[in-house]
Amino acid sequence: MKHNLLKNLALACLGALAAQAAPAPKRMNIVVLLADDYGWTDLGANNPQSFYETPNLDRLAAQGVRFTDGYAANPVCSPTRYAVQTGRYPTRAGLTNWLPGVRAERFREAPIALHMELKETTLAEALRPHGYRTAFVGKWHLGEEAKYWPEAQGYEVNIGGWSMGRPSSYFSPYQNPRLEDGPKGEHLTERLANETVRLLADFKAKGEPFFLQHSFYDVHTPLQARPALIEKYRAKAKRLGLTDRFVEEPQYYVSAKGTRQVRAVQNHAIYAAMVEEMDTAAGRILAKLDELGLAENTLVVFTSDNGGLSTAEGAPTSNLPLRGGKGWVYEGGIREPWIIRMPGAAHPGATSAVPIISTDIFPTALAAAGVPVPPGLLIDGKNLLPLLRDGTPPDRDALFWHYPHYGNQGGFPGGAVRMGDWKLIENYENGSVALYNLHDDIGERHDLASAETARVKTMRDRLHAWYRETGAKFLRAKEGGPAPWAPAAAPSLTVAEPADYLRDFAQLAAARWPKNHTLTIVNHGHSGPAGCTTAGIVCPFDAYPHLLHVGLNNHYPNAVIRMIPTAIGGEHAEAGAKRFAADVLSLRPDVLTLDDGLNARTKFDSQSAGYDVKLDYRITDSFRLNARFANHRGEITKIGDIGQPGSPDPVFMPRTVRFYTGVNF
Ligand SMILES: [Ca+2]
Repeated sequence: MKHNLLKNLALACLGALAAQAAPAPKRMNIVVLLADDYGWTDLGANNPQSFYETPNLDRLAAQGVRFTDGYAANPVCSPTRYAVQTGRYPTRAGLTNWLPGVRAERFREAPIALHMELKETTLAEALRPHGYRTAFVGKWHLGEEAKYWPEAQGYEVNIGGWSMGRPSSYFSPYQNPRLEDGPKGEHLTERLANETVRLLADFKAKGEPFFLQHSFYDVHTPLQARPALIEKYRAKAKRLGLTDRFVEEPQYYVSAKGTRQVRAVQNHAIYAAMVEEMDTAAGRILAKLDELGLAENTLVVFTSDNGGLSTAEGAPTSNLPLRGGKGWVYEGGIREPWIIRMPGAAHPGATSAVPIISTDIFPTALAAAGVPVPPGLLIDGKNLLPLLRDGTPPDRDALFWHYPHYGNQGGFPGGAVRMGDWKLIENYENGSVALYNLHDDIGERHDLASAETARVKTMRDRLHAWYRETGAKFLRAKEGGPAPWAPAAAPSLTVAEPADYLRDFAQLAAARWPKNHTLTIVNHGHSGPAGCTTAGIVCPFDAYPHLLHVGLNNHYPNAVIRMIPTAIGGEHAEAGAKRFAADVLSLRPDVLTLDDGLNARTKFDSQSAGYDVKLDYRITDSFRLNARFANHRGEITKIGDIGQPGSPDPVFMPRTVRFYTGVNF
């Protein structure tokens, strides 16, 4: 007995020593598995009736959280890849079609960016300064020239990522400048899995945290697979009696003759074989994480870049019951398989119907890594860790899509917004809208727009505000052709005496706060005459610094002005901000501090989204004001008691007051 006690004490002491010497908690690794053209109904866990076999991804779903309403940021490749890399809607970068997709039909497509700019901050670039090793394997498709490939965007290793959005062949030789050919006939999917497995072992050996994106080329065309697998699925289709069946859908090419044929039964043997190749590769990567003991501190995300191919371009799969497919803003084009396995998440194997989107990967991965979003970076995505841990949904009222192009798949140029169960689709050729309740009608067959006019207005206004916020571009007329529809311009504010606001502000400030009170003014936004011009606003820029100066000079020697040019004003905002700084600082260099880098960007909160004219004064006390200003709907109003609870407009919250004025910094 005594002997045992001593032994236990000794063990307890050893335990205490071990605890003392325990290493710091392991940092979370990040693995993003991104499939190509892989549709929502192509995953067994989503669609138990699927013809395809995805045991490895189904197992991942059972270990993680499967999102039934997860989306791609765009119905085609490159824009969604941009969103994954940056956490931003591709519309912000004008990168709204696959690269270099340009195609006119009734109208010319909207102008597009032809690569992801190097100044964008990728997930790899955000993680690398915090000690993360970074690697990219597979499809990139974010720029024609090599200077835009992964190694220029924060990835230390790039295997197989270049300009092309599809392999020339799934069998070596690959004709890929970032992938050495293997033995003739080597299979691309297996080869890239080999590379990733090797990299994982390497990371493990070095003991450093890592971020690896494995971007499958699968299951994009060309439709190719190894013969034995094809034969397996030919036999399976035969055994199950699955013969070809097609339904018809309209198509929007000028040259289109009649309807398009959409596959109604999943039975394509080659496609099924490709799905299995991808699933097997994913399984090998996941098994390697297990084998190396990395799974317990690795966040794994699996999703796809757009819906399944079941369109005018070809229909190897069926997305039914979803409508449309790749290249369409119907659910078939944007609803995706989505699985996130976060170690420590509350409910492994749970499903979530909270809508999420490609942009969410960026902040979620950073949060898992314990790395902040780079200061001043404007992103659209939301950190999903609270949702994974205890079901707390992200603070977000809507998801948006913007595809002002004629894709290869016969769809119409259009946009969409989802709010709750409701989805509004807008056709850019003519501005017509359709409204669907996805809860009751996942197939988007019953257009409720005429019965729900108030909802249509609310959702269209929200979508249009988002267009303005993100600088969305639209169709153009062909030479000598008719003009296409375009959303109405933002309400244009013409203010006879724009400086009134600042005068009011200065007077108010003098009346309300004791002298020497610390006052912080944050000026987001459009700046300077150029910004005014683009917003169509009368803006005697030169008038205001003096006024502001007088008010501040008299009352706020501790004033701090933070200048934050935003993406909305773009270069105009930056130019204007510099001018503002020069003017104001030259007036009162002893009073005003430029508190932020001129190249910094910040995000408007959702309530200020889409306003073309904004000043954002954040004031350290709530206060009362009787002044003219324009609210977020562009209406010039006169409201007292703003900034107080119960104020007439919920935009105006205590301690934060926003003026939307004709003065455009
Ligand atoms: Ca794709």
